[in-house]
Amino acid sequence: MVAAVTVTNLDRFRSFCFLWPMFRFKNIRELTCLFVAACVLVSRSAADGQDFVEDFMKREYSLVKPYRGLGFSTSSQWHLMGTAMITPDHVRLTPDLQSRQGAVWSRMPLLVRDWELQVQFKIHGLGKKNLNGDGMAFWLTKERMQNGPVFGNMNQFTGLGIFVDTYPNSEHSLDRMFPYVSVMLGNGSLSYDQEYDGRPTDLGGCSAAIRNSIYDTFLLVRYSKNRLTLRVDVDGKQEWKDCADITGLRLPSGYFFGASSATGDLSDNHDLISMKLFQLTVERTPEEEEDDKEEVTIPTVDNMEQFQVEVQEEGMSGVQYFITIVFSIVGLGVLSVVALSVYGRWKENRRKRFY
Ligand SMILES: [Ca+2]
Repeated sequence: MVAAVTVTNLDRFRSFCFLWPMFRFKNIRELTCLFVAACVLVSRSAADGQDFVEDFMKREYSLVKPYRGLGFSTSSQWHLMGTAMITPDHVRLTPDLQSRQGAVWSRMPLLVRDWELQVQFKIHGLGKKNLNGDGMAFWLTKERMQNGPVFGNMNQFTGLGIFVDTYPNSEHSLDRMFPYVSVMLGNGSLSYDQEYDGRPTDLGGCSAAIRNSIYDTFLLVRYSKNRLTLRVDVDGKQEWKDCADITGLRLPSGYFFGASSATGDLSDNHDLISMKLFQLTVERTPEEEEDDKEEVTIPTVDNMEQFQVEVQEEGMSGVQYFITIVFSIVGLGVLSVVALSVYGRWKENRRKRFY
């Protein structure tokens, strides 16, 4: 994506210079072209809204075709697990078959402070909509190479989980369009609640038409200055759409990247095409530098309330509400009659005692 943006800008710049032959003064023409190039570059960083100076791909943390250095041997940079399988075009984490689990994990702990991860993947299968599952997850966690119930990885993980959930397990999820992409930060004790599609712990997310798409589908995760943003590009327009933006998020360094997937009764092909990690060069004020020196040992989010989602229990229907009211009125009436008759008798007995 970064390359694509740069190429577009260069193209704009070249066409501008090409349309400028009427200038006789070569120097002025060159100077003007330089000025325009500077404007294009400045507008690009301004549009980004953040003060990134440059970025470049870190091969040691990236998984790209032709997938060299990927396998089961101990010297591999990426390790495969379960049903994960390498083909020339992708790493298939699970095939479109029931009860499979597959994953791929980086062997290198991440020691980059500011980074951007671009993931290309493909989820496709023969099942009809909502009769497919369960989805994929991308990880940056302390643990690696574990089996478990969270999209083929362990629960109570420590670190970042980004889920592409393709099956609504909970009927309470019907207000969301699936597939649903969401972010969770695990601290080692927090549980992902599969029954509620992870809603009680999600920090943010969005719906994205990822499954059986004719377009290439991408996720972009950016982490810098304790801010994590998640964007998606799924509709073939080559532009990033905001999906989640979480501030005050602190991640320890030395965690591992991974991708995992699982199928259950329902299935899909879950294919990972690439994971590219870019190191970002970010300017910091002295205060920000000071703030960054604090050692983070466990993942945290400053403002927990920003992501506390209440799972609402099912409310009463209109008929139930009506019946409850009627029974309450009848009940109150019966109680009043009983109370009145008891009071009447007591009064009668009292009168008799006086005679
Ligand atoms: Ca689900």
